[in-house]
Amino acid sequence: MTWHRSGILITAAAVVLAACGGPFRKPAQAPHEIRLTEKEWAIEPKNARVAAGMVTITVINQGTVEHNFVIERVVTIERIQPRESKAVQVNLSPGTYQLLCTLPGHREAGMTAILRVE
Ligand SMILES: [Cu+2]
Repeated sequence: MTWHRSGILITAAAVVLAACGGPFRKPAQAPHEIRLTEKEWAIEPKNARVAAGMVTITVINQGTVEHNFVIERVVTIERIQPRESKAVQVNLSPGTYQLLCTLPGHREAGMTAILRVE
């Protein structure tokens, strides 16, 4: 019983160290912060990646019309005006997420991208 309990403690400690980027940190770890650009008609980079957990996503509208920014089934940033940037903090689980602008016609025109959460 005592042995079983300490096994659980060691596992918990390893998880905390990994989360803090301690000795188990990999050199090519995905970032906790990412900047994306929107314009007519693209979201760049087309293939982005971030680390799982709390991440900060900044979206810059470099276009000439208003856009919005959606991480499908996670979060929406409404109304990003030209030359404006907006940031959001989200807690992401590992997986692949679709990014898009949902204003009428914008997705169809090419405003989509993929976010890989590792
Ligand atoms: Cu748009």
